[in-house]
Amino acid sequence: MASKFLLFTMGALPLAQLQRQQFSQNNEMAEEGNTERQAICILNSENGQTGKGIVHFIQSSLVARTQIQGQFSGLNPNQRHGFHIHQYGNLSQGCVTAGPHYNPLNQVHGGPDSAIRHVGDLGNVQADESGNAKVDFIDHQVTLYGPHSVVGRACVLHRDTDDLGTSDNEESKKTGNAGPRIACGIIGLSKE
Ligand SMILES: [Cu+2]
Ligand SMILES: [Zn+2]
Repeated sequence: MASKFLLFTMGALPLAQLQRQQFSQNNEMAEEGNTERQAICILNSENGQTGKGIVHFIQSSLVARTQIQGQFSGLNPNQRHGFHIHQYGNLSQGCVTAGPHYNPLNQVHGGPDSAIRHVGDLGNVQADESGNAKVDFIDHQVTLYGPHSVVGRACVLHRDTDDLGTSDNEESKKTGNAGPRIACGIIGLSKE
C-alpha cells in the first residue's frame, strides 16, 4: 500500500520536478548564508620581488563579518606595505592584470576603518625587522557571499605604504600611493 501511495504522489509531482525543487532549496539555503564559508589567497612574488604570503578569509554566515588572517614574508623590514583586494582574479600578465581595487559601490579609496572606501581597501601590513608580517582582523565590507563576493578576485601586496586616501593628491583617492605590486594571488574557496 505504501509503495502504491508513493507511486501515486510521484505521478502527481514528477521526480524530475521534485529533484529540481530540492536543488533550488539547497541553493537558496547556501545563498541565505546558513553555512560557513572560507577562502584562501596564496600570494606569489612578482618577478624580481621577494614578498609573498598566505591569507585566509573566514565568514560564519552571510550576515557575519569576515575574519582575515594573513602571514607574509620577504617584505622590506620595518615597513608598512599596502594590501588590497583587486577587481580581477586574472594574473596572466602578473599582478598588473588584477585591475584596480575592488570597488563595486563606486567609492573613493580609503582605509579599512574608513566610512567611505573601496570594498578592497584592507590598509597595510606591518613588517617586522625580519621582513615578516602577520594580520588578523575583522573587516566590515569584505564578503564571501552574494553579488559582491570577493571569491575569484585577487589579493595584492604593494611595495609602498598605503596612505589610506589621506594625502592631498589625486592618486591618494585611487590607490593610496601604494606603488608597484610585489605579490598577488587569486582568492579561492577553501575548507580550512
Ligand atoms: Cu592594491
Ligand atoms: Zn582602494
